Amino acid sequence: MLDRRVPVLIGSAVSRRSRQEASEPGVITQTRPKTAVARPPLFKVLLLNDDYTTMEFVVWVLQTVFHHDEDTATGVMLHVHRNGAGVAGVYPRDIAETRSARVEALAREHEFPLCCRVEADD
Ligand code: TYC
Repeated sequence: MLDRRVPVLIGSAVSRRSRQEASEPGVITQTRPKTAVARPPLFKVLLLNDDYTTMEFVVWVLQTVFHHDEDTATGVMLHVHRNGAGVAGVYPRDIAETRSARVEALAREHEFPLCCRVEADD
């Protein structure tokens, strides 16, 4: 666990002037954190292969939801088609879950059985 304590000046050690400045709205007294912020754990969004979802739809989903360009999206889709599963993207947990849910919602709207899994990226 990172030690988030930051040295501070206390009471009379702070001049009247700097106390005034620190409490003035709109005055920036600190521009960046003093300690490193821990990176969040990451999660893979995996696309699963099936026999019914069209290749065109999978490429469109990879472009629309994961912002891949057409060549990358086609490469990911073919990897999934040939290997059974593949990584569409890697994100913090809430973003991974949201994108997975968007993929499956779009698939159902278009009546495709396309499925995703979210798993820890370790
Ligand atoms: N296997 C599908 C087909 O031949 C294409 C496909 C690729 C489906 C990737 C799902 O995640 C998938 N039409």
